[in-house]
Amino acid sequence: MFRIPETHPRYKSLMKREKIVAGIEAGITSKQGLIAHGRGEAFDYLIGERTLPAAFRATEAAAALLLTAKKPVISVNGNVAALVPERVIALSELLNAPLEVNIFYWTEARVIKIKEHLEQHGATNVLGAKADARISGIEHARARVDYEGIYSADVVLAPLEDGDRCKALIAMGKKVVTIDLNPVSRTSKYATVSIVDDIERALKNLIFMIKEQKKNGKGKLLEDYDNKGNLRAVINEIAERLKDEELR
Ligand code: PTJ
Repeated sequence: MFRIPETHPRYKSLMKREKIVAGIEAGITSKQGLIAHGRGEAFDYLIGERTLPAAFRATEAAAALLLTAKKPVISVNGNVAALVPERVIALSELLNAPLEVNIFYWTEARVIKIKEHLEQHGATNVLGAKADARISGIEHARARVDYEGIYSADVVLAPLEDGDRCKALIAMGKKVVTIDLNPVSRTSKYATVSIVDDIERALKNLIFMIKEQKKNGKGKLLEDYDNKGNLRAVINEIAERLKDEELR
């Protein structure tokens, strides 16, 4: 990894780039993952590289939804595996939910490498290698899922997802939680709860909130959670921030 001094004003952001590059070199992340990451960075710049109040509210709703799920599953792609292996594993343990490797730019070698990478970080329940079921209505490789995993889950956490599959999972009657820095992506619009935040920050908050809700015996899903209303709030918060931005 390229050494970035901690004093650099953009240290955190540059370190994320290094993780993505290392992911590509290790055969975990797709090359296209670099482009997707760049798109995320651009939105994060507009957001101000911090969690917006509306994103906190979405994360609280996501925590409640995941806690009350009967069979939650966490979908992991090449970017997620490179950026936050420890955090998805911690979440999987907290929720007693399997991780499922599910990638868009599918190769068997990359599925195996991601699985091994997660196991090296301590994961014990990683699905995705079987791919013995298909989600109907999508033609690409993300349709390939494990019957015991995403196929039969009631709630799927699918960060950095693509819109088609999010829509197809909802059509199957599942609830989908997504994490996506783009508040107007198709995924953000289709999901049950969309957290418009960077994956590292969002998972840190989600883990904290799940622990809190477990402690306080909460975790009741707000049945009337309004995802589109939350996305509108996110867009307003971004717009307000940009209006206040001082151009020196
Ligand atoms: O490993 P694979 O083959 O499954 O490929 C993974 C990527 C991410 C390359 C693939 O799913 C893809 O092409 O995704 P998209 O359609 O570009 O969507 C990725 C979304 O994630 C975009 O809306 C980005 O803004 C968003 N995003 C990127 N980086 C982050 C992010 N959201 C949260 N945190 C990030 N760090």
